Amino acid sequence: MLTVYSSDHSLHHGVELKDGAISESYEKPLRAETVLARVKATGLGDVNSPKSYAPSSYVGAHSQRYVDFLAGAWREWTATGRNCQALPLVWPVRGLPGNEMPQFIDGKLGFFSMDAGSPINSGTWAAVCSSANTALTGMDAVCDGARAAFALCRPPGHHAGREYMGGYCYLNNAAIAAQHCIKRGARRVAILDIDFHHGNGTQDIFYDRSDVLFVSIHGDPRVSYPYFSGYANERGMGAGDGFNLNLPLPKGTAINEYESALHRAGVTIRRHACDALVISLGVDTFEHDPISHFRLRTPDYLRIGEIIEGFDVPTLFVMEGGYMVDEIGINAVNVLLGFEGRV
Ligand code: OKP
Ligand code: ZN
Repeated sequence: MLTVYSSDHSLHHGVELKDGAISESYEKPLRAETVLARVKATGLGDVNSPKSYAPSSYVGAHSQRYVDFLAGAWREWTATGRNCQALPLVWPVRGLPGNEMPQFIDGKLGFFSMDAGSPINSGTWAAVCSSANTALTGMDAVCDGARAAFALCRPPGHHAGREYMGGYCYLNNAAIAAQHCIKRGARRVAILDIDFHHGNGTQDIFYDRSDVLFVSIHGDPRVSYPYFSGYANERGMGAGDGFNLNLPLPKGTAINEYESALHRAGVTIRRHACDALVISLGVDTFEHDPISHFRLRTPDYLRIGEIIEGFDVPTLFVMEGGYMVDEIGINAVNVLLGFEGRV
C-alpha cells in the first residue's frame, strides 16, 4: 500500500514535564524515521510526499479560532521576549467560568489545551500542518479508490479536540481525514482507535454526529491517561447517540482479550455500513512500551491487521502513538503487512 510521509515532522521536537523535571519528549522525531525505515525495508509500497492543503481544510474537525491560535502561538509567545518552548500552566477547570478567550498568549495556551503535554516551538506549526496534510493526502488516495493507505503522521492527533491540544497532539489528523472524506461525498465514515490511550479528541469532535462512528479500544481510564474520558457509558449525544463506542480494557491485557474487543468493534463498524474506515494506529499497546500497560507482542500486530482487513472497508491507517522506538517500526508495519495478507 501507499505510504505518505514528509521529513517536515522533525521541525517539531518537544520537551516533556515528567517526574518534576523537564526532559526530551517520548514523542520524538526518531519514532517516525524508524517507521519509515521499516516501510522501506519490507517493501510495503511507494512512499509519496503529502500535498499541501489550505488551513481551512482543518476547520470542521476544529474551530477557526483554534486553528488561528495554533498558527499564531509561537509568534505571540516570542513577542513577549521568550525564546524557550511554550507550555500551558493554567486551565479553566470546574467552577471557573472559563468561557472567555483570553487575549494574552499565556491565557490562550490554557484556554486551548487539556494538559501540558503539547509544547509549542518554532517548528511546531509547520510540522503539525505537514502531519495533517499527510492524513489528507492518504485519505484522497482512499477516496480515489485505493484499498488502503498509510499516513505516517507525526506529531500524532487523537488527543486533540475541536478546540484543544494535549497529549503530544495539536491537530487531529484522523478526524481531519474523516471530515475530508465526508466533504468528498461519503455518507458514513468509521474511526477505529487502537492506540493504548483513549482518543478523547476524536470522540469530542464527532460526539454529536451520526455520520462518523467512533470506536476506541484503550487502557481503562480509571488508571490510565487521559483519565477523564474513555468510559463505556460515553455513547454519544443528540444525533450522535449510539455512534460512540468505548471499549476500555484492564492493565496487562494481552492478545486474546484484545482480539475479543477488536471483534466487538468490528460488529459495530460493519453495522455502520461505512464508505471508509480510519484506523488511529498506535502501537503503544506493545508489552515493552515505556508509558503504557498492555502486553501485546510483535506477532500480534500481524493478527490485528488481518482482522481489520476482514472488516472489508477501504481503510486509511493514521499513525498515532508508540514509544518503544526500537520496535515501533516492526510493530506498526506488521499491522499493515497483516492487512495485506503478508503474514
Ligand atoms: C499520546 B498517545 C503517563 C504520562 C502520559 C501523555 C501521554 C500521551 C500519549 N505517565 N503523558 O495517545 O500515544
Ligand atoms: Zn497512546
